[in-house]
Amino acid sequence: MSENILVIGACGQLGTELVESLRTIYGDSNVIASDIRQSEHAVFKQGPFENLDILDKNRLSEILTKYQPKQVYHLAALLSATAEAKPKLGWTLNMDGLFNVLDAAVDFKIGKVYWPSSIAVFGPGTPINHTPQNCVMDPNTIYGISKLAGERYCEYYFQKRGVDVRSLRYPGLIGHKSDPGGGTTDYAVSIYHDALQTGVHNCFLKDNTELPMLYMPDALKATLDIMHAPAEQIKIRSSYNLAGMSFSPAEITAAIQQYIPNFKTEYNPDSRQAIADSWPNSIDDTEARKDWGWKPDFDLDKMTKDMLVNLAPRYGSTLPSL
Ligand code: AKB
Repeated sequence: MSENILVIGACGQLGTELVESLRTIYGDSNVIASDIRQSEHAVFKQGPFENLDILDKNRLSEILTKYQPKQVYHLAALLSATAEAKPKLGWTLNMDGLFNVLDAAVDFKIGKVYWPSSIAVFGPGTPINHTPQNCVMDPNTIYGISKLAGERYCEYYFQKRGVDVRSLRYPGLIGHKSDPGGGTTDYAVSIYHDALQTGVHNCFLKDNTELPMLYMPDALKATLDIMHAPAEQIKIRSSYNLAGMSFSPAEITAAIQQYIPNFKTEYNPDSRQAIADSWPNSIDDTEARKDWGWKPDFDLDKMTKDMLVNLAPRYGSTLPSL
């Protein structure tokens, strides 16, 4: 496969791993990573990298003219906690960034666009368990409002402007290769680092706050599968519900304690608790399963083992029971 692919917001948690996967499939030189900041991660030295502030339309045009990509993955966004702290920037970046990409998709005849939505599109009025694809959506965070508006824009650009845009509502993403930043679900990554480094995690959510989560290999699989599926199989052009597992801080603590019995979590909820309280406990992803064959591989125990095995060498830990 020799077509060019542009990843915008490539240095974030998902982008870093997605660039690695895309370069394996399409070749290093065909995957153009771009971000407003540089990253030291080795994957970015293996192929082209361009500095891009997605709010700069001229720079986006320059890059599209240079590489003529057939696919664009637009990942640049402020996540829930950061967008609450910087609402104006959160709104501008999340909305104007998406408009710039969708308009460019029309002008440059980009074949396919990927844009991530989130469980943050749901709100206090949404059914909290097994949240269906279509239901009350009343997000009460800037991030969630921007994602819901973005979903409507994606569907509009598909229907009215013919842009083949595809999207997933990600739960919290957990991985060991790249760090998250600014999210409410980020505790579920740092808890593994703390378990290996200090044996104690200071959790910013309450012990029983259940949230939907997804392990990074499953997130990559879902993202590539929806982008590789024939267009006629993509029946939902706003964004698909996607589920992997659901757990609370107390449950992930217990899962880690199977391997590190002395590990403990202390609970000091902060402003992120209110955000988590407005989100579902679990998600019904029937449509994704039906339309393009989605099925996750990892549950909490399988993910915990994999996270600890992969992170242990970084902290010089040996885990006898793994
Ligand atoms: C966040 O916590 O803001 C993100 C998300 C669920 O979209 N991980």
